[in-house]
Amino acid sequence: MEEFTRAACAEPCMSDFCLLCTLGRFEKGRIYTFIGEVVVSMNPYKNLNIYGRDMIEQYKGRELYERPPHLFAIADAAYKAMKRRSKDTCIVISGESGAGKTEASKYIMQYIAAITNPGQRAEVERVKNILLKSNCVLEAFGNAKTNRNDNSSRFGKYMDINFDFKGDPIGGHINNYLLEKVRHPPFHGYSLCWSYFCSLGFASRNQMHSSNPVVPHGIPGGSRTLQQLHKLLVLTVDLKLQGHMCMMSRVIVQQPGERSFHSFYQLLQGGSEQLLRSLHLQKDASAYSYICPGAQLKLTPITPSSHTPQCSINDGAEFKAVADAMKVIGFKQEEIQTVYKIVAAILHLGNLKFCVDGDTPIIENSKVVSVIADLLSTKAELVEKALLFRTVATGRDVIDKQHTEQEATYGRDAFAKAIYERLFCWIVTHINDVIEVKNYDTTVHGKNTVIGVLDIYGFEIFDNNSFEQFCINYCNEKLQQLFIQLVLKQEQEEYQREGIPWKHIDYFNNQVIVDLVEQQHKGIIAILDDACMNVGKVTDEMFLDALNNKLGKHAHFSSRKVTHRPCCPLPSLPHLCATDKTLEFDRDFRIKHYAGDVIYSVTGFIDKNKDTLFQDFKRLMYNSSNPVLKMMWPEGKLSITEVTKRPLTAATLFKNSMIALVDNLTLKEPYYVRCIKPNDKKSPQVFDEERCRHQVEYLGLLENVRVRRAGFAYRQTYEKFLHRYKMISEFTWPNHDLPSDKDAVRKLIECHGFQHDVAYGKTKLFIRTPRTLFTLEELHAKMLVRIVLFLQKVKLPL
Ligand code: AD9
Ligand code: MG
Repeated sequence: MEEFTRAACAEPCMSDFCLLCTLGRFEKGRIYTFIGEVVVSMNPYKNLNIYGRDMIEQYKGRELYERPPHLFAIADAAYKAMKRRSKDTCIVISGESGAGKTEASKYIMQYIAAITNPGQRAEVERVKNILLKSNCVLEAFGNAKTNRNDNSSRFGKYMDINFDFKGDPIGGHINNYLLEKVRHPPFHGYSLCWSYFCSLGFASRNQMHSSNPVVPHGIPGGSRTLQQLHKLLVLTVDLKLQGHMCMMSRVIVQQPGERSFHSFYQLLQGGSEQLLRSLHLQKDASAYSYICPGAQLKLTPITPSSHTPQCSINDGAEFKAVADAMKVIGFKQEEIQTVYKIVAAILHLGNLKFCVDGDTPIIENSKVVSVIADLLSTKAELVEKALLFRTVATGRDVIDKQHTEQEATYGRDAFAKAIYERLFCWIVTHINDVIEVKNYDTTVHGKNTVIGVLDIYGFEIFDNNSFEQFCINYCNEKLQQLFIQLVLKQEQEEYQREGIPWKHIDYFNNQVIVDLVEQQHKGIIAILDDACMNVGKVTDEMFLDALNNKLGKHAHFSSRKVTHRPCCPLPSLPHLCATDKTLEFDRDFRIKHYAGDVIYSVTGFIDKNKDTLFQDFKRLMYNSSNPVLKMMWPEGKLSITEVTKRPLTAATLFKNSMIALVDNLTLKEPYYVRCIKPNDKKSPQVFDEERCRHQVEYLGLLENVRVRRAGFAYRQTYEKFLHRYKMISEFTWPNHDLPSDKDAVRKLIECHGFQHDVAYGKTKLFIRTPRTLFTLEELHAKMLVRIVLFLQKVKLPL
């Protein structure tokens, strides 16, 4: 796109508002640009002195374009709209992984905290403090070092801040979306698969004739011989074991160069000797197999402007900050202890080893079981039983079925991931409990309004992309669609509806990709769910076959079995997209996302989607004598015969939460922060033009600029416009006698000489530049002062 270069700006103007001169300004540390009410942010990868008290004062209460572009300006605009017009607003922060979304969300929160509660009300200060402190706790448990970002959010956060009629924060609510937690396949090993297939009667005639698309094409009707089935099972087991090797699940295994969640390293680095001793832990992270590979990794230092090296993440110091934050939020001492115990129990679980005695799996290091039982306030024999047996109901009987070694390993890992996930959700719920708005009577205090801040994981492409990247990238497609709807589509449709002369500006509408993923019955999630619902044993490869059958002709889907047609509307960038990469394996499929092509390995999709945890673990935790732990596992109350309902799959739950999120955002007045990552080296010095251009393109920023340039900054119905500004014209104050409100507005606009900057629609007035609006506001404010002075002079009550 030749527009986006320094040379493309006719004369490099370096204006703060010019997207085309971004590079020049980036070099000078000016990282923000406006496109209307969208702020574009370039990650500086160094500490800039632009978020202090002095800066806050410069933006407080000012109109959007009065000061140079800044996050504070957008935060202030969202705040003013919420306060002045009692509108719920939201700030949607997007951009790829490492582009600066989380940092931006924190600065926005800090700004809102700084400009509110001038009366220093204690309750408001308490709420503000908790909102700010919650970040550090959530990041400790929900962020991790990835190959894209040393502090990558592995959960999406949408935070509502509630305000009272004075515009002070009185509470809030956090929604979290998908904490990375992936399970290993539940069944490894030939013998198990064999008995499983047989027990399901898979070799029976009926099963072989199944019309379900996930039944592999290679299975001929009823004629399968035992040898053929044997071959299929060997293949299944083989692929499953490969899946086991390459599958990523952060709590228990990390990709090379990545770490588990910060909380593990923080506890080991920052916990006192006494604390570690009580948890039976040693300081050295490499002693714990779940987190060992990340133990030696160095985190990229962030360079402050003073050039003093400083590490972006200091585990030891963070541990203390998190402990303090938890106290401020209101976690009780025993609750904090439970948090440490759970983290420690997971580390010990990872070191638990199984071996086989004859046919029976046994635990090699039973001392570790006692430690885990102690930390989870339960009995060692119960832990051992949950790890080695599974209670199953057969008709009216309940029996204990012994696990194989692989099943036991699977169960152990699934348990570790599940307790971490529960811990995270419990922390979020705990924070919500203490900031929930209580006793707010709208009839007494007026409307309670909201600003929502969305900071969610950015678009991701790794060397190996799995179910998690699929969900994360689908989420980003949904948010891009929302942006298109609100910023590009509706805006242009409104001009057409209102009869404003308008030359349509084309953009790539990614709805087609959103449909590919989420459409009922036909989308990838529906096909995946179908596969998971199947009674027979279904493999990931069968799921891929079903995808090929149903989506083979889709322009944004391809795999080795279906011909790939180049159709991506964006030019492919080899270092970013996988377009040049061939689909090497029969287990891969490719989606042409709005931000580039991503190849997903289908391995593990079925199991991750089913997300099963043996019921025995739930009961084990429910029966813990630690009340906090017990509270985290309410469904453990159910006995084996009571558990019948099939839970919704992980992908469907995620899809539903995304739809609810978008519905929620649609109800609010949106403000956008579009974050751009200048390079992949996390360097403050490098501005990779190719990388930036690609992001500017796929984020739709050029179309955004074109719509804004050709369009209008402000629009209002004639009636409402008059209601606000009629006092600034003798033709309209106190009432006009013109044939219509439209004529009255025309007269008002002309008497102030703004006619060249406006267009008259059917029902609304459109103003092109914000400056005209500011001038109108100034005139309005001056007139108000004059009226007040006049009333005081004539001694009329105000
Ligand atoms: V992810 O989708 O959660 O993986 P984010 O959230 O977009 O990603 P994040 O905010 O974590 O990225 O920023 C990545 C790193 O860039 C930070 O840890 C900082 O080291 C750096 N960064 C980002 N924004 C700023 C900034 N405004 N000033 C200084 C920044 N450094
Ligand atoms: Mg983040």
